[in-house]
Amino acid sequence: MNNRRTFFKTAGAAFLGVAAVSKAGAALLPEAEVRTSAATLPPPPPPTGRPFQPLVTLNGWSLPWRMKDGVKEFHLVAEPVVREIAPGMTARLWGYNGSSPGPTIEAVEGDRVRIFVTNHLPEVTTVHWHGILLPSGMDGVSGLTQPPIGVGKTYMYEFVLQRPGTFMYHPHADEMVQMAMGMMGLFIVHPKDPRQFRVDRDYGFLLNAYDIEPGSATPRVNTMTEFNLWTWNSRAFPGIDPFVARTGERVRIRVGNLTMTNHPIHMHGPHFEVTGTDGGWVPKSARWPEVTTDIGVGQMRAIEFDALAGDWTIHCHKSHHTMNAMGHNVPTMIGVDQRDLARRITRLIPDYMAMGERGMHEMAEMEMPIPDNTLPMMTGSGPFGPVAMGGMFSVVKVRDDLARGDYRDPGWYRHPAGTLASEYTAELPETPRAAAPEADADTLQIRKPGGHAGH
Ligand SMILES: [Cu+2]
Repeated sequence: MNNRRTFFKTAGAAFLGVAAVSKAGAALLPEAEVRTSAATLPPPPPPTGRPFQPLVTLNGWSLPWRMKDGVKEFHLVAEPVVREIAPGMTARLWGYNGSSPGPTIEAVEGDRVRIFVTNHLPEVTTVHWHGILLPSGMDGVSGLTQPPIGVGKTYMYEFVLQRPGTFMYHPHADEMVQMAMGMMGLFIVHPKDPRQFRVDRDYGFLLNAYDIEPGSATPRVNTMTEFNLWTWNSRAFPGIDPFVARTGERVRIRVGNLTMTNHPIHMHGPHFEVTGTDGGWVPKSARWPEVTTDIGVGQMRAIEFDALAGDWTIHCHKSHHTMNAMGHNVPTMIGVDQRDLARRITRLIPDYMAMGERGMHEMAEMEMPIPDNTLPMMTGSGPFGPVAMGGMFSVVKVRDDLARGDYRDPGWYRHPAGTLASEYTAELPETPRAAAPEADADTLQIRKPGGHAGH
């Protein structure tokens, strides 16, 4: 869904501020493009200005600009938005131009950018350009480098992009609330020479997190660490689009972390290299191969790999970050015989269901009754059954026969003959065992206490 709204023809208000936009100037503001869909929208090649290879924002889009006397003009509108986290759940968030995260801003090293920020939130805001070298007065820190942008007001930021890299934008006013509500976006500065740091596919997303009570839609904004929805660009699995590539292509994935904890991002299949950090690009001689890279709070990492055919999972390696809300306080019941207990509870609560006696996989297979507007804790299905995941989880889908620039989901991988794990039914060789006491009935009767803190 791509629609346009013009705020300034009807607003008719005076626009004040340090970089004040005058009443006459307001009529000349670039149009604020608005998009509310959560589909990945690969942007077209840049229509004006220096050439670059556009970023593909995962479940997102890039903000169009207007060239005015050699300056790239963008218009961000901070406003309440409705975001589908995954099919079956929408959240009431704050964002920019109809979406959370806001649209990706893309420009080129050496560009002068002018960014108008209009505040349609019920409180003041600012925008901080995280990681970008700029004059102190453009840094967007409320109270320190500028007055806050009042409700209904528009501010103007203007600076020259000095270094290429992966950056972010987010408020620096009532920051805890506004980031907990989803206000953030990517800011990509492409190199002046498009052959530099060239890849075939360039993806990007932000790590974010929400605390949304099951059955409700608005995040709790005073949560410090106990978030219950772990998202990429405000989407949770199975709502996160796959990363698509053709075999042999060089693929880059840029990740920024605006949650309140670190995320070890792990990819199956091809090894990758960390090629970019918060401070820019890593020289070739200083890169090292990895399969997991930990992304700290406020950090950015760009990873690159040569695509190998297959369906390769990419996810946060904290296992509770690949789950959606609920079930957090369920005690470990593995090995606990609940039959007698269930019989007694059923006399009081007829719908009671004993769970987890043989692990939690069964929960992914059954249709659990959950409140409205709530995602199942572990869900999603693949060609072989339930995937039993949620949160920060997606799939890198690499195929031999994809066209260049085709970002459509190619479906499930067709494994070549002899390359697929399968059930073995013939006689087994003798199994070596460690010389340890065997688990007996007592070992299996341990019931761990529920609840935890500080993750
Ligand atoms: Cu994580």
